[in-house]
Amino acid sequence: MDVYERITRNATEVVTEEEGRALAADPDGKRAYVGYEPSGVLHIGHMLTATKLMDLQDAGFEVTVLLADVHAYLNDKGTFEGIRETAERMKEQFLAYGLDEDKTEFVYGSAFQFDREYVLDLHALELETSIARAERAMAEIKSGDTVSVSQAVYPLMQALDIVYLDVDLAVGGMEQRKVHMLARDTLPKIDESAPTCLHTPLIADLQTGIGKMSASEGVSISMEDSAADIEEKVTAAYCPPTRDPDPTDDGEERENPVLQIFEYHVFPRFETVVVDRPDEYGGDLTYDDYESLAADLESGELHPADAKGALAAYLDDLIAPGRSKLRAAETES
Ligand code: IYR
Repeated sequence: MDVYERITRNATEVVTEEEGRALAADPDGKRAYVGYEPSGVLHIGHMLTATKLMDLQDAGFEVTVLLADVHAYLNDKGTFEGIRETAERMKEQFLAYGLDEDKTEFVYGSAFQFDREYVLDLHALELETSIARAERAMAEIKSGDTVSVSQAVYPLMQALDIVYLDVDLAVGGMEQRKVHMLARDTLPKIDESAPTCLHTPLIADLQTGIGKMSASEGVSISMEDSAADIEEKVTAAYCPPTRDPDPTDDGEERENPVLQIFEYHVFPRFETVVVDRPDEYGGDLTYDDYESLAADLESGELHPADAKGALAAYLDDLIAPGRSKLRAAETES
């Protein structure tokens, strides 16, 4: 796989492709980052961008994980002290998940976001940005129904982080897209550069395949789940025998979340996937890539129940190291 393919596999988009190709042509020492509002427990959304960070590390990038404590505070996620405690636990889980400790720098937002220079630059961005634009950027990130002033400041700080962390590539889920577009438009007014951005897909709701899976609503998978929890959730998941399910009668788009998790979480981390099947049903199936598994599900060779059984087992493998860290931290406290 060439560097550009490695960097962009399973990504929804790179803004722009040309800039992405220029980074891929000379990746050594280039810097990429993702920021996360600390919540204490890694869930499947965090895991998706973390997998992309591993691709970038393999390609030679230096990776920064921003533990965005001030952002979480501005987005009404609790007291500042409480957020700081959850951030430390999150860092351990990222490492347990597989980020390379020697190649990953963890930075707290509060370590630089209160500096006088940062705050002055923030005010400069405030002067350049309409409330309506800031509000639009937050549509898929804000908690609560209305946008508070703190949440309008939030995307401008996220934009500024790109300058202060000196990164070449900003990575995030598609819900971060509008913040990144705001950054691309606004940062050149205070700095000469605009960041290249890479966005990962959103996984559909596990039970219905409609909309996106969210840690705050519906069923999500996290490092708090036991093997039995994962099995139960995956068994109840929506998995028609196609990667392209029909829309609902109301015209709502549907995805196959079981296949999405195989594609975005399992295949990037395991070279082969084995689906255990009793001999009377044809014996084990072995897949070297996502495409052949999806094709077998579509043709009927692979039954959804067998696919789900395998998915639960591989997800458990991915989650187990972080789960142990979390449990160890709980017994200590
Ligand atoms: N908006 C992110 C958190 C975040 C991301 C980056 I990249 C930042 O520079 C700051 C905050 C979220 O929704 O979790």
